[in-house]
Amino acid sequence: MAISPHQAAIALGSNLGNSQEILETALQKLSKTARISLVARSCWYETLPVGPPQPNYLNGCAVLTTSLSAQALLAQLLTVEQQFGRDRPRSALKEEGERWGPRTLDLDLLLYDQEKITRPDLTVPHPRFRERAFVLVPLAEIAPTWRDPHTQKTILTLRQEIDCSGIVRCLG
Ligand code: A4P
Ligand code: MG
Repeated sequence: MAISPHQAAIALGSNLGNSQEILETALQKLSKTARISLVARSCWYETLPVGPPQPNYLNGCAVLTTSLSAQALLAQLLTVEQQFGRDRPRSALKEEGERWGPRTLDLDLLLYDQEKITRPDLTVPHPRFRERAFVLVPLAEIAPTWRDPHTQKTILTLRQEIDCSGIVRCLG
């Protein structure tokens, strides 16, 4: 049996297509991936879009255990994103309008143990997770005591520090 020594938290988001079905299927695919186990998942939350005007999102978070490295886990997340036809601009330098634009599926790696990773293709903790209710509300549901390795604050504390008015409702 594979040993899964690492704990990771991921964020899921969708605001194009049948978002609930897309998020459920994405989680199923990840949990069936070798060397990844699903430990917990949050409710799906309808959230107001952050960024340019676009439809509301469905967001959620999951905790995984994995024996993959953080980079290999990110590669799996990107593979699943692509299976849902997410158009990814070739250039890393995106137009302002494309950034934060609508998407069938967005999978972000939020936390990987207590590691701090700064590489061209991977930053962990996710650089914007501390300011986003659409991440912290679902994450606080499943990992309230997990600490941000940069600030040492718990997820629950970070969630209590931000404005959560962009959370419309929990779909269960
Ligand atoms: N990358 C580096 N670090 C990471 C990481 N920790 N997790 C690189 C995931 N990817 C990471 O990602 C571009 C590249 O970032 C990846 O290839 C990977 O190598 P992307 O998903 O194409 O970029 P993006 O998502 O368009 O941009 P960005 O800035 O990551 O956007 P965010 O922060 O994901 O925000 N409003 C609501 N309510 N709900 C949402 O889910 N999402 C966004 C996108 C905007 N507004 C939203 C929501
Ligand atoms: Mg992303």
